[in-house]
Amino acid sequence: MCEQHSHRYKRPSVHSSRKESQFRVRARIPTTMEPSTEKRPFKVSIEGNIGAGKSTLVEYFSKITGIETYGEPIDYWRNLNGSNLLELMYSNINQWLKVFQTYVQLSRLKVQTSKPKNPDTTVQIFERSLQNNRYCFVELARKSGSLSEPDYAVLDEWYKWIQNNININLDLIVYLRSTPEVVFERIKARGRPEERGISLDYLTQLHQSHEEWLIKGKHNSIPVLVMDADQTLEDVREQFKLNESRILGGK
Ligand code: D5M
Ligand code: MG
Repeated sequence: MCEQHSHRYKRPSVHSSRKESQFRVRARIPTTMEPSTEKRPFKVSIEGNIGAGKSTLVEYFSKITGIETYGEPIDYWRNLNGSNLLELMYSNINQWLKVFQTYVQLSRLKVQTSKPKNPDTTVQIFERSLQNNRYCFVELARKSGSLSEPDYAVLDEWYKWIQNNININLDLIVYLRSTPEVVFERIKARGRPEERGISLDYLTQLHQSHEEWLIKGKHNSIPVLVMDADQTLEDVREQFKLNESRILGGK
């Protein structure tokens, strides 16, 4: 099973150039939060632990007409004016986490508010979301002490302002639910240099944070579709197919 996943992770992302251009799209910030009559695409976010297979799912849907997919803007986190924020964050989480979260929040905001490039697009699929930042990573960092109370309060104020003034709503969350031990092996196999020091303990805590948010429903009112992400790549693809119509806005 891990063999198959390690093979998958080494493949270059087919949507990376698209991801770049979409990240640069300028968001139109609405002046009011009144309900809009504008017809908008069905918005889906793919969530799950590191190594759960989110990129694979995004890649799968990128090939279907009418769907626009948005991978994580990780290349920007890795090179902000020459600084690798992802590397810095993992090298000293207490020092760098707050600036990393601030930048991740900004980059996700740009992605999550981008207008589809094609007017016929009916579904937008995002890899992770602003909601994920706020209710998974930021909550966990506060709990584990990597974020001080003032840092947490500033990030929370930013998030509240965004939520109250910009439409970041999602219609569906697809939760790729995995076991920490399984994703730990996959992360080792894919060998992303910044992630060398990720411990099983961190993945277990991050898993619990996803569970609180998406299974127990703490801070979440968005419908959640749960998929078993421990299975082999073929089995997981089969689950994508079976759930395709729901993910694409059907019932
Ligand atoms: O996420 C890509 C990498 O980025 C992975 O090492 C987790 C990390 N990541 C993503 N978002 C955050 C936030 N908000 N805080 C801390 N770390 C984060 P992947 O899961 O591989 O798609
Ligand atoms: Mg990914």
